[in-house]
Amino acid sequence: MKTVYTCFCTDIIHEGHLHIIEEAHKLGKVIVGALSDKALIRYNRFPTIPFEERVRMYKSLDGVDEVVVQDDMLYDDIIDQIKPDYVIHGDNWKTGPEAILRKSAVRSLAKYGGKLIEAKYTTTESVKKIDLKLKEKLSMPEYRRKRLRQLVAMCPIVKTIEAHNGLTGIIAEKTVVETDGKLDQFDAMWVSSLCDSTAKGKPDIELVDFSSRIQTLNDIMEVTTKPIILDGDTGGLTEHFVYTVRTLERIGVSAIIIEDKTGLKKNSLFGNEVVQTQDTIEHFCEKIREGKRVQLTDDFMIIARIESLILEQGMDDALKRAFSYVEAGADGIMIHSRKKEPDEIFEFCDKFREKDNKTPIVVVPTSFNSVTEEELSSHGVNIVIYANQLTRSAFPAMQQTANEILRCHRAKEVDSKLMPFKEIITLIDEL
Ligand code: SPV
Ligand code: MG
Repeated sequence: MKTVYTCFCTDIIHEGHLHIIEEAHKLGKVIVGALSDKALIRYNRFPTIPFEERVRMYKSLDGVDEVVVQDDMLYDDIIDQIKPDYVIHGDNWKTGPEAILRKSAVRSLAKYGGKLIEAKYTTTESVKKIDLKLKEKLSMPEYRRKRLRQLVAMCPIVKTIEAHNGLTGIIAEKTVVETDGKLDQFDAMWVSSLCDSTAKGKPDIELVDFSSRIQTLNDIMEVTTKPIILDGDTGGLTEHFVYTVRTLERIGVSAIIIEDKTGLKKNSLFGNEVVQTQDTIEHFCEKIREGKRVQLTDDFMIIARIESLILEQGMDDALKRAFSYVEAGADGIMIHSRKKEPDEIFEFCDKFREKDNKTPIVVVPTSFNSVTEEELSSHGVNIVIYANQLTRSAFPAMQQTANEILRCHRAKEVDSKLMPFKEIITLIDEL
């Protein structure tokens, strides 16, 4: 009997999947590959049901003879392993990022003469509706909130990019690239105080009030599903912070990072060039403890940010604070540095990991930007935040365009550098 292989990564079975199984069943024994969470999250939608449940669901389908695990998004390993006579897939993977998956299937089948069958992709209204519903489900607070913890458990390093409005949120949500023969995308978003303030033309001194920050979060959440880490500055007064935690938790933010500074906060990239005061360990621990006390779910994370290296207080102070903050209940530690090289970050991580191998470590490599994700991960870092690069790339482009229109007294000269609006709006979903 011939064998037919198809890979599923869906949380809901619709007529399109049933059609694939029907076609496969006509050809022989049907083996369905269940794509692992780890592989799935690199190129597709985040799962809303656990892997084991997906496997059970695929197994229960009429016409499915066997379910196996596909651990890599590329088909090479699984095809080498089971050598099916046929691989069947919808014909929607010929273009776009998924074309590399198709390529991997074609290349592996060619090794022994296996055949690729491409069934017409089902695009009925009901399939579109199911797709949209799945996406909407992920944007619900209860799914989004817990996703950061899930990602930390699943990924070697959680890749986080700054977003400060709907459009940058969409870029964070939808950018998928082919890199090193695989597809990749960002895992989470950072709502930076610096970029949120800058977008409003204001300095980064906790001037943009919480209602306005919430509005930014709302704009982003409206059009995205990925988890959000909020830059909470100092967290403000402890008496206010407890209410902030409740609000963020309710709307589905995954984590707040608060920094151990007090008084008029200035951006860390200024370091000691401006007056900045570090909070006492006791007072900051109390803020963390209070935040944890009022939390209603197990999902939300309070991450403590240590400014000792920024303020040149030394490694011992940074480590002492880290252990104290974890003791007070912090769900993660962010260690920041203004140095060009990552050495002090590595030293901190290595020393911290000698005593604590589970509390997530977060870093923001703005100054030490030559460091790779792999290097950070090898020193025990769990979350990397690209904190301001979108703002810094958009600003000079907009400034140049404004200059050129003024110089030329018309817009013709700039046009070739601009994206047609027709293209921009392809990013924007219509209901
Ligand atoms: C931010 O993005 O607002 C931050 C990170 O707090 S940094 O600007 O590096 O201090
Ligand atoms: Mg900030």
